[in-house]
Amino acid sequence: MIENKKIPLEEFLTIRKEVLRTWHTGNHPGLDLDVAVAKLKALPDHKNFAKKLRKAKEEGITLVQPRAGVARLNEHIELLQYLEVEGHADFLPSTIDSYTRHNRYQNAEDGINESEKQGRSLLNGFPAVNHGVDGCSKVLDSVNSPLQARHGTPDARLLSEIIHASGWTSNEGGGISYNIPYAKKISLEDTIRYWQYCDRLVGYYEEQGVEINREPYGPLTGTLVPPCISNTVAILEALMAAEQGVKNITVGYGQGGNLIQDVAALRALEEQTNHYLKIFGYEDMFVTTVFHQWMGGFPANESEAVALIGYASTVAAMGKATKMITKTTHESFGVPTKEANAKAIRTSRYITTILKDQQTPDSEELLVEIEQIKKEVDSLMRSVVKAGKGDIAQGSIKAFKDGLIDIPFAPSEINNGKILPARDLDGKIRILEFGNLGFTEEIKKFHQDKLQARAEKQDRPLEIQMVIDDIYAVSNGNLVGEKENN
Ligand code: 8ZB
Repeated sequence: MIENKKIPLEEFLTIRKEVLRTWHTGNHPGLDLDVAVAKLKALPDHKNFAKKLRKAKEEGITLVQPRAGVARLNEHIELLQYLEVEGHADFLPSTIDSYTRHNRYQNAEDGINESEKQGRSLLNGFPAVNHGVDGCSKVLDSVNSPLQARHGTPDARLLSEIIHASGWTSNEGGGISYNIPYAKKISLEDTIRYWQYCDRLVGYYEEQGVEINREPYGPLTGTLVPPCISNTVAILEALMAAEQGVKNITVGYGQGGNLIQDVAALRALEEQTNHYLKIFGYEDMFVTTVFHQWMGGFPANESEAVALIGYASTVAAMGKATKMITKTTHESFGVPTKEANAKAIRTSRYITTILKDQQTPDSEELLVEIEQIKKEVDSLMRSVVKAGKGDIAQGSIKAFKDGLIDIPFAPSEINNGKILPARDLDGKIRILEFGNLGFTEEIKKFHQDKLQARAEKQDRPLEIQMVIDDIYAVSNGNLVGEKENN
């Protein structure tokens, strides 16, 4: 049975041998741990993700990072250089293609070859495993910012080995957040084990004096996710990462749409992550936050998309997120061109920069919302701890099975899929159907009252059509779904 226990070094090294055998690029001499440690130690500070985050946090500023990735090595390098120079990106990503996310390296290889033949990318991201340590190192050598792999990979063990050995100092993902929103049939037991390995690898590097950042994927399904759910998952993944020796963690949150609720969610997330790390006994952890620009349906109109990006950037800055992940005006059509991507980063960065010395003042509404989210997260955390008889890895598995934690609109069969979120009158995300969510009656009553008030004002019943209207509202130019949109 899986436990939230640090993998002993010997066991880790035994599994590692198997992991490195799963594709021929795992044979590279750069994957010798001593070689990799030396390489990571030689990195200048401005190329270390963890160190740059630490500095931003001290300065109280919000740095920006795009998503980007193409199949061919040289085109990928040109893309990242363009985003750095024209977009002023502070952190660089390499968004990994879908074949690699599913460990289908032969398909990725065919995709690279066909892309070379046609002279354009036929993959939806950068196949880092196939490009191997040589290719990934070349990417880092060609830019001046820290690099992170961003993906959605249930089993990212080989990918993680290759990127870190190439000097990439951050990895996105987690055993829950890269399973439930991304996979249909993979067990949580398996993905938690895989991500314990990825975190243990980072723990190994930390033991050798190398700082590496880890980032659980915050937004989950990106659609009307109540803050308490994504915050709880982020805290659980932060705790599991810490157990494996991770020290530098960025917890994430996807923009919900109501400014006060978003700022409250960011504040609650940071405070409660620190709080739970401490009470579970993890000292000397460095926690930062990442705010994701709107992850739901985007307006197709370019001006409206720019406005939404601007609004998101305002919330990120006013909420004092350490980092923000940007979107582009191409969002409603597909993967952006490098020009559209750079323009959007530049837009976002302009806003976070002019707002850097301001923050949302404490108000009654903000403080009430922070307390509400914290109360809900505490309720969910209690139910996970109880379900796992004190072990949060077991507790997470049991909680999903029993629906104590339930992520709206997730494809995974493990997820209960019984809860329905909807917006209240001022657009804060509340819960209409609770399924078996680990909430107290008092919390349920709070949500019911908020949604009842909206139903009365809009003169409509509390039913699924309200949820559907809310899902499409933002791309139609509203926050709270209106009756007319039916
Ligand atoms: C869960 C994240 C979805 C977002 C963007 C999508 C969407 C995916 C790439 C990319 C630039 C890529 N995304 N793949 N953006 N280059 N290869 O991730 O557009 O916004």
